[in-house]
Amino acid sequence: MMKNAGRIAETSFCSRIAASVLLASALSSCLASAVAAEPSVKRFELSVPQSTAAPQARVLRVEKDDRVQLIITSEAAGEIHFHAYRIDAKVTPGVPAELNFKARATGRFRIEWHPAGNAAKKGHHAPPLATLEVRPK
Ligand SMILES: [Cu+2]
Repeated sequence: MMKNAGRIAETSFCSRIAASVLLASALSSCLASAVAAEPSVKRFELSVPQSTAAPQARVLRVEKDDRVQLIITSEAAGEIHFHAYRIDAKVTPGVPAELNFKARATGRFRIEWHPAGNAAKKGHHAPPLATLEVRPK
């Protein structure tokens, strides 16, 4: 008799947990749709190191469909290349350059710095200034 009562109590406790799990997942899917309606902007500031011998191994992490804003500053003239997305920008010393794009493709992509003078070499890959990691949602 006591064993049976115990089992019944256990069952109802479990179904209560199941109900609250369902509620939690319903809530989180509501939150997810609210986020999807208004994509978040991920802003990163990068400064080009004086010496390219010690490139920054920084990883910028975003999610697919995020709006990405990169602000690049440099003491020397050059170009920033984001080959995977076919985006580049000229950088003038002391003037922050801005790259704005939507992270539409997932994966890990190099953001390269080409000092002025080397930029003309097509197909030349400079050491990465940073890596952009776009994760699927
Ligand atoms: Cu390049």
